[in-house]
Amino acid sequence: MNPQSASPLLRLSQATLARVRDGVAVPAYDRDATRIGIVHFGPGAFHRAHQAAYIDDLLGTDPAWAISAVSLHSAGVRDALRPQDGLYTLALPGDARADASASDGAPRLRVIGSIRELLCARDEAAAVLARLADRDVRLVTLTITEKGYCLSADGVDLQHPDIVHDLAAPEAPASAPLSAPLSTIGWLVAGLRLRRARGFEPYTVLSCDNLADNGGRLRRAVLQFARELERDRADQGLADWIESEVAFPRSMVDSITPATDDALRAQVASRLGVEDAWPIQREPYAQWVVEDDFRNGRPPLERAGVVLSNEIAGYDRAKLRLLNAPHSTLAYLGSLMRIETVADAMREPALAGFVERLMREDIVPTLQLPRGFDPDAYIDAILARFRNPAIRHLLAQIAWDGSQKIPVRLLGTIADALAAGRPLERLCLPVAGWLRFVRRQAREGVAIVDPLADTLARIGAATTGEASHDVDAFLTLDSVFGALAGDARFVDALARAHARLGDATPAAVARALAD
Ligand code: CS2
Repeated sequence: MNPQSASPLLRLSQATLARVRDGVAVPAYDRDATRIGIVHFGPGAFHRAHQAAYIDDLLGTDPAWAISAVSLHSAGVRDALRPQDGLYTLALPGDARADASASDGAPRLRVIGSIRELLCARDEAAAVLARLADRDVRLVTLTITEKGYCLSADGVDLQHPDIVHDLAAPEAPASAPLSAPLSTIGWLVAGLRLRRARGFEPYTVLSCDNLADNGGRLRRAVLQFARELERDRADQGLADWIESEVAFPRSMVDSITPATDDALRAQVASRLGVEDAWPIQREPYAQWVVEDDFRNGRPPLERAGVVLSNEIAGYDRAKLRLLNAPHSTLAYLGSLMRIETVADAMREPALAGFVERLMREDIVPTLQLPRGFDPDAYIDAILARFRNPAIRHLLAQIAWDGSQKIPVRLLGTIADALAAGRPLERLCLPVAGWLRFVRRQAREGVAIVDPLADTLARIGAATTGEASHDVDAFLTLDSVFGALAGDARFVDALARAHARLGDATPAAVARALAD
């Protein structure tokens, strides 16, 4: 055995960057000359695959926007990437521009350098607060997933334990830090409060999560939180200051990002020649549309291909309803059919045909599309992306957090269809699919990944398989169904969809799709 091949690889870092093999792109700018101008909450795979890559593209022209990446609770990303000086590899499977020196079909690889600092708020609270109060930081961005916002229907969920904790922080003078918040909203307000006390300009807060009107919803939640906070405090006027001074632009983000697996880690190590503890992969396609509402400067996003638009509402809704809703549809109905990935689900003619009809016939009529937006071309492109065989996107990953995703992806369309007197038959099938999926998980004792996991497991275990009984049990989930639970047309259509799925075996689901 060759002793050299057995020796462990060196770890990717600033010091080993020069050893990265040809054919892998590395940052072309001087990382040491960059300054941290963005604090990002939630440096999961999506942020590292999407926003951090856009910022990497523009740091060469404007070095003021490097990223401090903050996780709230889990130290995993920090512990993996701090020894790598924030560097990591982004793989783009199925990219037509794949590197010719790599073996056939191998993904294009690039090392991303835009993350200059990694923090975990749980054990580095002082450093996080100092960063938020740093004058050079002019933008705070978020990818914390739907549940990370602790939202209520039109503000913040005052019953959420993290919000209760953050509002109960002991009285502190305006210039003193609050005790370490647990929620992202708590952190945003703690940072703004300190900046105001110091006479600094606020940062702009940019939500990059899959929520319609993400900026507007976050703004209302932050303002409500700040008003609650200042009730018993010396720092009066904080909420008014936030209301008049802080911008919360809306944004639409899009790029399919399957979770990292061992195959990717091994492939990256062999192509790089150094070890990367946490490479990331995403499809080659990426889009970022941002409302151009920044108060105190912004990165030159357009230089990295970001679309700055005032018609964001049309874009975010089209994306949520035409990409994310079909994704969730494939996730629940495909999982019931024991299919594993999106591309495999798209190879099932019944499922692929159903999703396409859902998009073209049921969802498009509910949309108010931006000028020049061609829904057919958009749908064609999405279906092609779903079919991409180079992307192994697990349906199980998309099925997570159904209680958060179903309302923004499907129930808004259903409410609009109801208002317009349009049919609900197809639209209710994925919702019924979620009910059946939860029932199956509960009965098989498989963990449900969802902030409402305990409640869902309880409801799922008590289901009988009988349509109206099970639908009634799920409709008690007020935060999911809201007013729709009281609409007889919806309740009936959901029960019919549930009944159509029969015993929800793969064969029964296939029959329901063909009906
Ligand atoms: C997916 C999204 O996991 C999911 O729920 O629907 O992450 C989807 O891949 C992205 O929004 C695509 O931009």
